[in-house]
Amino acid sequence: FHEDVKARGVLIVVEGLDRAGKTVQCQLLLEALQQRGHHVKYIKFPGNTTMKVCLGWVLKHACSDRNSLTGKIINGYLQGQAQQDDHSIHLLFSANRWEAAQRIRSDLSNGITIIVDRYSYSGAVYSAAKENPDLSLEWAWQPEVGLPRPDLLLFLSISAEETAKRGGYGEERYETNAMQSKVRHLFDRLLSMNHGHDIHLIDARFPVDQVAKDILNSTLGHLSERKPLETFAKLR
Ligand code: FDM
Repeated sequence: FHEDVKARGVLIVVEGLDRAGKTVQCQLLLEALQQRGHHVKYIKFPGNTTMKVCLGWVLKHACSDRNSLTGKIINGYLQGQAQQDDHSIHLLFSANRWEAAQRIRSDLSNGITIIVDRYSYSGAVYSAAKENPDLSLEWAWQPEVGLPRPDLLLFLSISAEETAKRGGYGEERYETNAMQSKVRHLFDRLLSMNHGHDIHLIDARFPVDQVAKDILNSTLGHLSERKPLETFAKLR
């Protein structure tokens, strides 16, 4: 009796500005892949933050550790309840991912595909957008080196002006037009520096259903990948 080597799951990351539609699209992708018989999980970074959209759905599906120590501190910071040094909070966001890294690896090796709502890319660009002279994009990327690198990055592409039209920015620290424009610019810079990544730019200005179709089409081609999981390298 010869047992087949089990195929690993695929690591899919969805990134983009606030209000680009990430969480809704993660939900639709999860359902579409499940319907096709895939074993899929959803996780979101930072873990343990207050969800503004799809609250019930996220609570049901999110498997990040909602009681993690870093998650609680990050939540207080994002809600404006606590101040933090820019570097310190940056490293906590990164630690929040490292806390989950082992779990991600073991789920993938058990054949589970993981859809990740924000990841290291958000981590680097939101901190660098603060324009602290001692916190460059390169500095911000460094603690991500060694984390599992996604097989597929879906970037929901939309301008800051366009997301502002969607309105309804909440109370969170980074939800201002000035910040979002800087974030958008830095996302472009970061994605152009990450050679070797499989990045799909998805036009997020279209209606939800159209965006969901584009995302599914981009994803389906990747579900049979068998190459070993890679890790993030230094920015070049
Ligand atoms: N954010 C998110 C960061 O500043 N660093 C990070 O590492 C991550 C993952 O936190 F404004 C920011 C991005 C956003 C805020 O995200 C919370 P959600 O998606 O709105 O919960």
